[in-house]
Amino acid sequence: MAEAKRPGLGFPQVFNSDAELEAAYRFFNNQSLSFEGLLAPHIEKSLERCRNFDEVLCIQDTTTFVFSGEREGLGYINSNNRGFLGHLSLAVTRSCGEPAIPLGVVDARTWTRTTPRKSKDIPQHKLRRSGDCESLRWLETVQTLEAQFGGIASPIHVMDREGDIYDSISTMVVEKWRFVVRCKSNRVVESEDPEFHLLFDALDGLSVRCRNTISVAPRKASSLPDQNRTYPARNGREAEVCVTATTVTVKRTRNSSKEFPATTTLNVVHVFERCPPPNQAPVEWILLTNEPISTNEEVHSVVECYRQRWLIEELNKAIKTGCVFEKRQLESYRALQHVLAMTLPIAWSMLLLRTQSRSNQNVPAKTFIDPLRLKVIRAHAVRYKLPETPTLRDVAYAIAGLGGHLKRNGPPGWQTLRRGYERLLTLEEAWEMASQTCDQS
Ligand SMILES: [Mn+2]
Repeated sequence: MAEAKRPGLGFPQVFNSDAELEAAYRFFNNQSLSFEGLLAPHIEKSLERCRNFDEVLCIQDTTTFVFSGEREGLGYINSNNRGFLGHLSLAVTRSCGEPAIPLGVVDARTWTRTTPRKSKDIPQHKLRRSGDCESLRWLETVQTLEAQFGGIASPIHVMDREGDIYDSISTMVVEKWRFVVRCKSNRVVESEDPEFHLLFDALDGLSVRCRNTISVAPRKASSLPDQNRTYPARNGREAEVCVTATTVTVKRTRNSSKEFPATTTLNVVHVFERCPPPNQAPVEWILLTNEPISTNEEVHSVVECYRQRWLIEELNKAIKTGCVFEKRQLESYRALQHVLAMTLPIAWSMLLLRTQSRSNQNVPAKTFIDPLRLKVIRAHAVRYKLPETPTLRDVAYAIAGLGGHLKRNGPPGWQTLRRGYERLLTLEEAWEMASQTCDQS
């Protein structure tokens, strides 16, 4: 499919005639296509890449896709916007000290909301019984991933506060599925001391195990008041944090059902900033994990796992800014899902190139980029020539160069990468066509 390969172009620009455009619409509305089916080859390749490592991080997160105008089958995002939700899992390397390398999307699911708000007042177990419980997605994803990985590489599941659900945490502890999840709410813990019975009390007065520098990304104020309370606007900065750790036994929450264990013992790693700049909220992460915390190195490496979570936010940017997914003109949820399935591999590839263009690691390109693509880049990249054995950074710059990137402007952004990628795909197509013509003559 020509379009799906072009990250940023609208359909009418890609297809030369009305007939081709018609064909594309027919293709994406085709009843025999499925989201899972279209994404399966990419997931398979991602798992293959994971095979090269003993352990990988599987970062999951939910994002919203908003579309304008009337389209069939879309749901509520909030009272003003329509669209659908996507829960994505990205596998990345677990590299201590070095930036992680994105290995690909390993799971993706989408759904729509029939009401503007999540029904917060209904207890989770009632929703669960009715099969209408959105929070199930975290554990279901872990179960799918564990089955998929089946010994390929040991996955460590990384989730933000939304993933802090007793059902999931206790199940992962029982099954010995590895995880680092940011804690959302204070929990009741087992304790002999009548004075302290809450998780956050257990964090008081622990000795500092290590220190770390954490980059805090800038955040704009949101238009949704709810979002502003949980995620207030802030400036970007480097935060010096202290890290402590302890082990607690938490009790099952009221929202959870009796099928889950009454208590769960887990490790808690507390990351906090002692001296934030004036008027800035201090950084504080309370991380729940079943990774070991005996040595300071182990404690440090739990923090490192969580620090890589920003990569899934970057994947969302690759989908929305890099591939302009929300500008797609297709008229139904079903067709948009199909386009998303074909967008994810491209978004991953752009994320890989963008992160590697900013890294000093020398990752050989041939592990990630197929030989034909390297050949085409070598033949056409004029601005940045590929060396004999190119690294991913060389490839990123070569592709950005095809999109008009100038080195003095710093590492390439989403827009130049998109332009370069589009050029590359056109060149690849021409190359394939030429070689077919040669074969025939
Ligand atoms: Mn989230």
